[in-house]
Amino acid sequence: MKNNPNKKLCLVLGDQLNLAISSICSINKKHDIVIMAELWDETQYVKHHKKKLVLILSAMRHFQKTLLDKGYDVIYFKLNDKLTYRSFTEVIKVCIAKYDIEEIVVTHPGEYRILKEIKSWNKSFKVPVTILDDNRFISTPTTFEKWASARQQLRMEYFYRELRKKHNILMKRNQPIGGKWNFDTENRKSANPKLTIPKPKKFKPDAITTSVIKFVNKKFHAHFGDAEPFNYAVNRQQALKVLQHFIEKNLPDFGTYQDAMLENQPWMFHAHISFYLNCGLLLPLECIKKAEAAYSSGKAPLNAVEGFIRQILGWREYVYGFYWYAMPKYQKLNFFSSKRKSPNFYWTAKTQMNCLHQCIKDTKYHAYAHHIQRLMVIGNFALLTGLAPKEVNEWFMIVYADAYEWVELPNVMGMTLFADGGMLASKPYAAGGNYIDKMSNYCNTCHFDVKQKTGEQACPFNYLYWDFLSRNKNKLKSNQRMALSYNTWEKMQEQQKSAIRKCARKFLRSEEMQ
Ligand code: FAD
Ligand code: DLZ
Ligand code: SF4
Repeated sequence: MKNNPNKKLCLVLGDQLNLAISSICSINKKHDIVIMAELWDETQYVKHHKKKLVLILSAMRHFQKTLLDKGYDVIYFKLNDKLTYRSFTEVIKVCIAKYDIEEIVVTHPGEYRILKEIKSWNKSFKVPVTILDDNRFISTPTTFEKWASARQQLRMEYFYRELRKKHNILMKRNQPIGGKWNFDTENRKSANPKLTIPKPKKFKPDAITTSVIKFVNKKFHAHFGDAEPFNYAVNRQQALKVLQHFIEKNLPDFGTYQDAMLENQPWMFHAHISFYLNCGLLLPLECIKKAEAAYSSGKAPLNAVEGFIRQILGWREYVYGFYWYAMPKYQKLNFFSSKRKSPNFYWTAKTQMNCLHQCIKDTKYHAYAHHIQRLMVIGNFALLTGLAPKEVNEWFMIVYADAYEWVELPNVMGMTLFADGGMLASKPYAAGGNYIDKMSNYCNTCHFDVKQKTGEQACPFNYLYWDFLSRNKNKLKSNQRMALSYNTWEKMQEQQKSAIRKCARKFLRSEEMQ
């Protein structure tokens, strides 16, 4: 006979590590069970960066402890050398066989493939499955769908304004504080190597993290990146300290230097909280409220606070809603029919292009690069050279510790590669070397010359940019936001155009691109 009758089985996924998550809030700890599982398939569906594996596995083990301390009954499946469970379905099956389960509850997962798996359990286990709203977000996919269905064109800005009003954030009498929604003209100053950049908050690995590092180095040694040094937060208390550190030290300069890049300064004035927001250790509204309070008490200026809130309430909520709105077809889009294989330096960082070398080196070491490094250096290069979206997506899923499909896919397919032809963004974020030179100090020590447009020493971004426009003229020329660039291209002498095309062809066939 099965023991402990009539229980709810509450599955907590590795990116839902918060006591306030909807699934945990819906159960009674006196008789229901929480199940958490370290799973082989989750570590392998892409070969995650070692630091991401350490972060998730250690944070899961710490969260199990939190649940036990709070009096929950937790069944925890641990990955180790002998025992390996593959999938959520497999561990649910084990629990159903052991206990009389009357209902399975789970918070809506962050990835389509997992939702599909969960939806099959009703039938296979003959137990009702309840999927609750994911309260790691402020909005819901249903709200987004309603908003999107009433529009011909989707743009983050308008969704963001709705959420500002609805949640009364930086608002006064239904108007945006400061009289406008956006302070970008005060933001985005270029990098200054003399800036004093606050050191990021670091935590010494405890016994749990140390044993996870050892396990990851042994079991996943072939995965990308370095597991050590590992100094990230792995529990809520530590994640809250990272947030506080950002609000006090970095937020005042966040807006001004949001797009700036400096050699050996991956962290700049960014928040470094996506790791924690995306695995549940932090919740978006608490980050927004802390930033808003810093403005109200005069500790941070409006341009910085609005800029930061826009990233979380605007971009994060927008891409989340967009993902569920556009899936599953979205995954397969390829507007430019790009099919080039990614060059090897995406894994090794060994390239003469200093900007790419720096950004990929940072990525390998920290499983982190900030937004402009991802978008305007690594992503821009993938766009200009026509790398296949499937491969680029896989790379971005692997290399960052904050990568989950709901956020990675819209950022890569939509914002970076324009593979959706403009569903998410109004134009491709394509740029030549000038942009990188303006926003960073990477060009100062580069093998290539950012001022030269063609020739052996010319910065590859320069001719690749024009070649990209030329190759894709039929697809882009009707886009009003590209008109200025196409005007310049049309006015160029035929000789110049042909030199550009020749340089691009040569580069795309070169060793660098193998
Ligand atoms: P900050 O710059 O300090 O911003 C604060 C917070 O705002 C972030 O923590 C994040 O939660 C949110 N945010 C900012 N920009 C975005 C955005 N474009 N989309 C969604 N949320 C945003 N972000 C991820 O969380 N996971 C990813 O896998 C991911 N992949 C990306 C791939 C590409 C090609 C690009 C261009 C961007 C990607 N982003 C991704 C968005 C952004 O780069 C990261 O959220 C940010 O760099 C995280 O660092 P931070 O916490 O220091 O962010
Ligand atoms: C990313 C990740 C990894 C590496 N490992 C696990 C795991 O072993 N168990 C688990 O529950 N979750 C893990 N995760 C997070 C999941 O991949 C994530 O919950 C889904 O992708 C849904 O967003
Ligand atoms: Fe990058 Fe070109 Fe600058 Fe070199 S010169 S760092 S390749 S933008």
